[in-house]
Amino acid sequence: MVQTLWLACEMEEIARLHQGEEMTANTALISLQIHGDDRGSLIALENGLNLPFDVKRVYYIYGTKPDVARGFHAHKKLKQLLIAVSGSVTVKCEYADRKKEYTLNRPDEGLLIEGFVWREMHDFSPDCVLVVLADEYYSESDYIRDYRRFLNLEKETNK
Ligand code: T46
Repeated sequence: MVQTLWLACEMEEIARLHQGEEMTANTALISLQIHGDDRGSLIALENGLNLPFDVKRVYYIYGTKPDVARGFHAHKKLKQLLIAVSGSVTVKCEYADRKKEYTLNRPDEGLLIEGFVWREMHDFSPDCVLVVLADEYYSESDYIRDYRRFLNLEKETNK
């Protein structure tokens, strides 16, 4: 009973967060324009120009130890763009019964992950620097860290 009530509250919250938006949140690879010359390459990321959302937060993951996997959560609403500016990493994504695996290994390519996508990051190369741009400040309440809870919420949402 308590579990059902809690699930109903969560569903209400997610429905409210996505009000007016179709629940098509998913993943996409985005090419970033390189300004290159004989000195090398430069990429500029600018709100409102070549980014799919306005950026409020940037963080980066580096020095990941061998055989370590990260992530293992979804977000209720957060949109993020992941760019391996150095090295490589595999990102496994799951959304509405669809699973997709991406290898990020180019500084001119970003992986857009919108809300309600389960993500796992594996096979970090020792030199991997993964830069992440996010449309919101850090908030633990936006995380769904339990896989069963993610599946239950997803099942309810897609009824
Ligand atoms: C995601 C993937 C791609 C903060 O204090 N501020 C922040 O902005 C972030 C992102 C994390 N933290 C703290 C929270 C934890 O104590 O840093 C610690 C490690 O975070 P977490 O275990 O969530 O890291 P990952 O690599 O599993 O996941 C991160 C992001 O949290 C997540 O949003 O989508 O990278």
